[in-house]
Amino acid sequence: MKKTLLILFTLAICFGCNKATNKSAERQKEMKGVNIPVFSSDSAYHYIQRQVDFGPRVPNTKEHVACAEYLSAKLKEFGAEVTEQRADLTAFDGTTLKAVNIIGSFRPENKKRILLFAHWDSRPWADHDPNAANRKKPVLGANDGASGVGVLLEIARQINKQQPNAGVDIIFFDAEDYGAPEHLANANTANSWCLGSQYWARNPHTSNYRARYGILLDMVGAPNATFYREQISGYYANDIVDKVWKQAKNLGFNQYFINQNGGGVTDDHLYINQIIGIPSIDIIQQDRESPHGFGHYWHTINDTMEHIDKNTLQAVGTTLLYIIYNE
Ligand code: AHN
Ligand code: ZN
Repeated sequence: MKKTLLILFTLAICFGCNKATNKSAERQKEMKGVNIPVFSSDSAYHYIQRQVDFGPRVPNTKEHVACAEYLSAKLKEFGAEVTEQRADLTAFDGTTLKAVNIIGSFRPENKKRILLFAHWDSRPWADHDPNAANRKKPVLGANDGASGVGVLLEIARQINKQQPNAGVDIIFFDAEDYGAPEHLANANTANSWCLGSQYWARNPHTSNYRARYGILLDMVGAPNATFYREQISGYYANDIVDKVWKQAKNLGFNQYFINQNGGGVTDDHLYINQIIGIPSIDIIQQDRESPHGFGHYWHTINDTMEHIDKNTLQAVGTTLLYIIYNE
């Protein structure tokens, strides 16, 4: 009898204390607001496929116009306030590009903001194709362009279901990949890349636009992609690089996010840093084995869905959601 009572008593205490710990864990979770949505790589993959299905998204083509409509409609569907920023931009060869930056803002009244961006156009010429006969053909840009946009569309879908504390702006920049082909490149053509982001940085969609920091996704879909600490990111926003690479490591994604320095890449984040002064980083696949530093299919006609891997999308998307929802 005594023994039974003792057992019951002990059980009661343990049950009670267990309950208390659970409660405090729950409260901590609430207090920190760390209820992080689950990123769906299936969904991100689908958004990449949809873009690729339009064909190459080269400025001044009907495929480009159709894809812009699709991206804008998706951001609206996910509850963002959408601005289509149109501009006639002059390419290195004098071509006037009918460009459109597509901007989706969540909680635009919130002063505390995070900027997420990717380019949505694809390159007019596969100038790195091993076969010379292909070098004037356009690039499909599954990885180079569509992958970053696909991940950000899935993030927009998650934000719509559960708003984070910070306001978020997602920008799909146009005319990133109309840069002068290498054999023509000289000092005057260095700024021929990233025309859409250069334009926005000089003409932001709201006056006095500010964000705490920016994160660019470029070529984030390849199998076993390696993201090194890109040099320009480290120069302007090393604390953000630290934060993102640490988060990725905590989540077990350190095989993708390599904690080593990579080269510097002239990419959209450069102009966001230089012109509008928002500290911004570039999550970009760098391949130390390849001669140009990117995937072997980069700027070839083989930048197709075959080089998109859901595991990589999952690593990037999950890491980003943890960063956003902890802000
Ligand atoms: C240059 O090749 C100068 N920058 C690479 C930026 C880029 C092109 N990202 C995707 N395509
Ligand atoms: Zn490119």
